[in-house]
Amino acid sequence: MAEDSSLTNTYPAILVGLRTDESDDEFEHSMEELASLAEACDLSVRSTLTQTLPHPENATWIGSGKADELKYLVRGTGADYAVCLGNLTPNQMKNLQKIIEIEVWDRTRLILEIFSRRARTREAKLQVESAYLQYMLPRLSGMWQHLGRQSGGGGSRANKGIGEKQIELDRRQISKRLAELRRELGEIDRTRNVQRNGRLNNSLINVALVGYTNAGKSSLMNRLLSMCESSSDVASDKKVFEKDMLFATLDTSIRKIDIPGRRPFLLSDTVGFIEDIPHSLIKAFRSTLSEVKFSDILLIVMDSSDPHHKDHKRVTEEVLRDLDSDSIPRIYVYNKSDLRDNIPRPVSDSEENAVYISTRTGYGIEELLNKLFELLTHESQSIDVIIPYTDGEIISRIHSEGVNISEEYEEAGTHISAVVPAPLAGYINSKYTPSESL
Ligand SMILES: Nc1nc2c(ncn2[C@@H]2O[C@H](COP(=O)(O)OP(=O)(O)OP(=O)(O)O)[C@@H](O)[C@H]2O)c(=O)[nH]1
Ligand SMILES: [Mg+2]
Repeated sequence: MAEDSSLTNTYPAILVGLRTDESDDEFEHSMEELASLAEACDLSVRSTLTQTLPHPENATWIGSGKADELKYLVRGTGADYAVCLGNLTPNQMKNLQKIIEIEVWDRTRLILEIFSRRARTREAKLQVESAYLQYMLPRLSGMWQHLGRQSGGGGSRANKGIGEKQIELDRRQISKRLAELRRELGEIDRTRNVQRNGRLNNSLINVALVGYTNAGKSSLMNRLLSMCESSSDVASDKKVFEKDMLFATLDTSIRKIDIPGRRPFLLSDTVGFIEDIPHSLIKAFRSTLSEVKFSDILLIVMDSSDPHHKDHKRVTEEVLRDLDSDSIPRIYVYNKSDLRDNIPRPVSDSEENAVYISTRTGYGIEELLNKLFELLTHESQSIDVIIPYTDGEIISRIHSEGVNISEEYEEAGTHISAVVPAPLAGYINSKYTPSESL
């Protein structure tokens, strides 16, 4: 995963871990994840310092003795950043920064930095800026102090991103900017609603890929795209970015998946989740993630070769609850099964909709598609409505997806009753008048 540091600009950093009574079990794993996050942010880890305390120390997080030790380590390694596992209070960050004389980032700050580099679309940039400013607001005094100390020097790398621009703003300006961002994001959200209504009108099934970062969501989207008809000419511009890197995807991409012999559907690829995702980021990305809420089926993608994939599943389900999306039918997609020696079948009842796949070898993809369409059929509902003669398209769709269809031609339109997939039934019932009410 590490990129050649001679080709990319990397910045020396020290990772600092605090093992407390609470964090004990997961400590090693959390430190490994912190190292991957640092790598995703072009930091090269020069050293790691850990401290064990019953709980974080109020003033300096790791205690003043350990802070002094860290200071010498900083000098010895020439590190520019100390990246701490956990979320420090503004005060702890300020105090620690004062002692070690380099920038202190906590995990939230690191994730915000990664997001700020990856944001490509206007919406993602605004969302990240908003999350960043909310994070910075209570930390301003620390930032000013830090800026004062640095003012003679050349300025550090953090100053290149959205960080530096914002440091010069005072609290009032930040609040004003946050209000502006909310307005702009609100406008983008309204446009999205219009586009979404257009898509719902088009009435294709909406399927969303969700899951922990680096699970293979984008790779699955690309694998399905490569199975589509005209794949050779559209593949390159329709394919989404996939990479062995945390948070490769930030923007939701929606593609039509039209595989020969299968019913077409729309597939959304979304930003990945992570344990203890900063709250401001979930809030900021809520509207991007709203595609999830409007999906008919969720594909919860997991890296089954990762020993922590059960935790990843739990985190994903927690975020889904947070997004009011926990009642949407789902398929658990255990990806990267090519990396496992033997593939155990899921046992729990709640996992009846589980499938093992490999986007790399293509293993299980057909089974996944079968499950997807089975689930759609299984979740069928009756409809009995009058559809105006102008809406011929929806009638054709009922014919292609429904069973037990009967039609009569009445003055107000086609009186149609049928059993159709639940998502289509939901759409039809919300748009058309039930026949008995006429
Ligand atoms: N061995 C193996 N690697 C895979 C498989 N699927 C995806 N990968 C690799 O896993 C890495 C992450 O894949 P992505 O598709 O970018 O993952 P993602 O879930 O979209 O990640 P984020 O966008 O960061 O949330 C890439 O290096 C892929 O090549 C698989 O089935 N087997
Ligand atoms: Mg992705």
